[in-house]
Amino acid sequence: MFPTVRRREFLTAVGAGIAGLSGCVGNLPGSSGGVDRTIYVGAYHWGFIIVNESGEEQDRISLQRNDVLRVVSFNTLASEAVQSLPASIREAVPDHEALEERNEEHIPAPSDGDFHELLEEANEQYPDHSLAIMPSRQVHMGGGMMMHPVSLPQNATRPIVRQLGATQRGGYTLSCLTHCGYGHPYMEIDGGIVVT
Ligand SMILES: [Cu+2]
Repeated sequence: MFPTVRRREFLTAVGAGIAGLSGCVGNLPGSSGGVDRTIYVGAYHWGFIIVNESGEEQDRISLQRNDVLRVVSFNTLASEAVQSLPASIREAVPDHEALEERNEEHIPAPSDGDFHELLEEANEQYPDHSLAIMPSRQVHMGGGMMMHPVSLPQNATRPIVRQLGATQRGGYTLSCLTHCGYGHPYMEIDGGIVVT
């Protein structure tokens, strides 16, 4: 089952992406053949953290065209999945409070209620996220790199590994497509991956 799709743009992107599926070489855990870069993407309420192989958080990942990117994604609340990550990656994930503070930097304040209460509510009612990667602007009608949404439930026991071919230049957006409470519409990184 696909997670709940709320954004109309995503539907457009799916339509655009079908022609470009050759960019997606599927799920090959344990295979390192041909991988140029590996990134770790943690989903939290309400954002993503991108960490490189050295355990450094990155605002943006730059790739060369035709690089093969391996994306290891996880829900930061999925403790078993997080425990299975390399220590350097685990340690790069900020704690719950630090992640909560980031919300106030990039999400407008709610008109009623407060962030903290809404976050508590989201943790209980909507603990799951997902991750999709799609072209930031819908000009790549021929396709481009795209990762179809993967589910990142809180009870996951393992991270999700995907390999993607960076076949098209441009900026790509990381996006949560699973409704996860108040901040869900802001749970994306526009231009988080750039292929030059
Ligand atoms: Cu989410």
